[in-house]
Amino acid sequence: MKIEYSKEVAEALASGSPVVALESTIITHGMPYPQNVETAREVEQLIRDNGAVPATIAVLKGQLHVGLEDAELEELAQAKDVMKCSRADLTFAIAMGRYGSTTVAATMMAAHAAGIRVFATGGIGGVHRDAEESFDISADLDELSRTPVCVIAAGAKALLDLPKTMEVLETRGVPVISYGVDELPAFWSRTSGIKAPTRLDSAADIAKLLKARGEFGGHGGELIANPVPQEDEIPAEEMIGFIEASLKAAEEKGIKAKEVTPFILGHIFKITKGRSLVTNIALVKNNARLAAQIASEYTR
Ligand code: PSU
Ligand code: MN
Repeated sequence: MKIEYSKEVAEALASGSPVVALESTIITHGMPYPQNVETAREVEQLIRDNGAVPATIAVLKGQLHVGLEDAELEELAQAKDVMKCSRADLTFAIAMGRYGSTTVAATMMAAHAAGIRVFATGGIGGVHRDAEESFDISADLDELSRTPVCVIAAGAKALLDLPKTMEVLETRGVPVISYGVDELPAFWSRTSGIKAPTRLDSAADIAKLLKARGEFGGHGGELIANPVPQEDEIPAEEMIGFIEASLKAAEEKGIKAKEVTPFILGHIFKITKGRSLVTNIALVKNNARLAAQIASEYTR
């Protein structure tokens, strides 16, 4: 598969400099315009400020890009009819000449194909609360078990069933490491009531773990669960009500499958009067910063 690299990503990969992959579903389906493209630009700059090169991944008119030039980022953010691509959809968008944004799963696939080891996002997908009925389990979890890319996220989105999500990750052999805290963060909130299986306190230690994993065979990725900064969080007690109201609205409207996550993020945005977006932006930036530090340590 032919990959088109941005100029800075091509140079960084050729010289072995640190690169951080970024997903694009958060741009097309996770945030409204123009905050989506503004955030994407600021996240990219933060990665540069922390010593790495950002590689935003997306499909533009059938071409897979690893690293977007600024005009391409704008083109994606404004494009209509963008496919939300998980593992199952990525090649469809490429073959049919479509616009496609990449979820965590598809971003991991493309990052690995490009030789990128570290990836920052907001929150991964996981096991939905009604999974025993709907069987809705994000392909992100399977991708983590098979593709050696380290994902830095603020945990799994709290609209999911977090205990079940953790169980699936454990079964699939995915290391989950909380950063600087004992508890698993819950996206908008720092706490979930669930103890993380392991904890690390520095980017250098995380890089050490990635190297050890590579030496052991290189199967599968890792989830680094990085809590949103205290000043930006929406406390878990407050979040519960917003999440439950949004899940109820999704059920009443019959929202299913790929639409569930974008619908709920949008609904929470509405009922929190934009506060959830402020938190979402803060946590993505926080993850980008840590990812750049890990990538720098990893290539040292
Ligand atoms: N993080 C965010 N906003 C998002 C997502 C993550 O802050 O919109 C996206 C990611 O791309 C993730 C996807 O892979 O939601 C999960 O979708 P699903 O539950 O349909 O697998
Ligand atoms: Mn799903």
